Amino acid sequence: MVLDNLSNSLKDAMKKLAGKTVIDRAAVDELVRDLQRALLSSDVNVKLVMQLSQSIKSRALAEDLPKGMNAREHVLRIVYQELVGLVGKEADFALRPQKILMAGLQGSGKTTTTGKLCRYFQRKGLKVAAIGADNFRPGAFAQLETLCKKMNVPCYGDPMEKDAVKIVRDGLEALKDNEVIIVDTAGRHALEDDLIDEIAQINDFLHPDHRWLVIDAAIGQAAREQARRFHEAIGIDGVIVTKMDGTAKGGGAMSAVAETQSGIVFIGEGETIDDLEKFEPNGFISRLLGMGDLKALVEKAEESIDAEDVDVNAMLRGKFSLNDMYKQLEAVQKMGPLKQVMSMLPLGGMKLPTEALDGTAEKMKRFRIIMDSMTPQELDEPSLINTSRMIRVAKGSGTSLEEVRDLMKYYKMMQKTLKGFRGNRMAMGKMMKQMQKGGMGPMGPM
Ligand SMILES: Nc1nc2c(ncn2[C@@H]2O[C@H](COP(=O)(O)OP(=O)(O)OP(=O)(O)O)[C@@H](O)[C@H]2O)c(=O)[nH]1
Ligand SMILES: [Mg+2]
Repeated sequence: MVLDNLSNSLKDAMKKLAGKTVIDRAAVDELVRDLQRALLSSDVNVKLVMQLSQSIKSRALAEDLPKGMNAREHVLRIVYQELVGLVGKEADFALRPQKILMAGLQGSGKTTTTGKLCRYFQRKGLKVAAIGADNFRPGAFAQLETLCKKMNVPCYGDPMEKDAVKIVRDGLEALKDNEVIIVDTAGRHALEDDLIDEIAQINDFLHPDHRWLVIDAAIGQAAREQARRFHEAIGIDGVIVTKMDGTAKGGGAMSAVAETQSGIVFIGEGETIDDLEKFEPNGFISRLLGMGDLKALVEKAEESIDAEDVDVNAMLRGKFSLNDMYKQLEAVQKMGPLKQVMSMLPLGGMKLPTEALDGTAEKMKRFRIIMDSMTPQELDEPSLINTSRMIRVAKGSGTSLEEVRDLMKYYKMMQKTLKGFRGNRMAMGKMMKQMQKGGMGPMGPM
């Protein structure tokens, strides 16, 4: 995982929030202080940190609780949304034939990333090739060629040629059978005029579909200035932040890029060819906070889920009727596949048998249709349901005896599973509360 330091301190802050009995102003203040510390030590700009703090505080205290969400989840949702805002939008591209120009300072990771991108497009089934237009550093072409050879990716270069534009022209000709062409360029140790001139000339000649700037995460918030200057020169439309694995300043680099006009396309997180991740803000922040897919959860929690009459206490005492199951199926249906929902619950080490999780939405729907043909007594006391009743229910619901048996089997399995949980009352109570609330706990994995 990239950004381990930041991630760990954010996770700690969220855990602290999860452990609070009440979420009041003091709890929000404390959370915001923890977030500030975490973000500042990741070199996020002070002004941005302050804006984010202000925004979290005022939203947490002023906004109404969304239906189906408790105060804790409300705050978590705001934190999540604000952090997604901080790292900005992803820069997108299509999986189709295209030319990509790589730009960046010396040592930022252009050549390595060119190799990684070749691998990426190759995996997506596109015919990809690279041009090594770095005639500044001796050995530059050999470096790219070695990378490409390992992947069987065609690579063009001419270490003797001084004119970078000519290399690109010849390269396009030599590689014209390929769909995606990635052009690696020379870096300089600072943004000097001749670097800018050269890349501007290549840009004019190549007319690339994308101009991606490679930035070393270790420069932290200085990334803003670099992105801005390159953007002025050639119109950067995506940034690749590299070496996220080796610095504590990645948060600063990312948030600084977010402030410029170009979004992040990829993140480099290691030296090998596969250490490249397509940047996706929601997933990225969810993982940073250590919590599955928060976006899905936040969206789910926004739908109102009315499961409040699941009788937790009765279930804890040992009663789990078809009625209870019916209500749960209803609640769960509004939240998506059971397997996914269960994976979000704070069950700790406990696992439902996989058969219980394999109920497809379609099957659940059939179950509900069957249950609609049962009497209230039957729903409350399923042991009443003998074969003749099953036949009646099957007829009444337009299903088959087999399907009714299937439902009863499923019910018994759920009942047995819940008995198993009962041994662990705490986890059980927690799970049922989550189910009742319907928020299905973004706080789950904490
Ligand atoms: N840990 C880590 N190292 C990286 C990453 N990306 C690149 N590097 C390393 O950074 C160093 C420089 O990478 P290059 O790809 O040669 O950089 P460049 O921008 O092409 O450099 P010049 O061609 O000299 O301008 C190499 O040692 C790479 O292995 C990354 O995401 N993580
Ligand atoms: Mg290079």
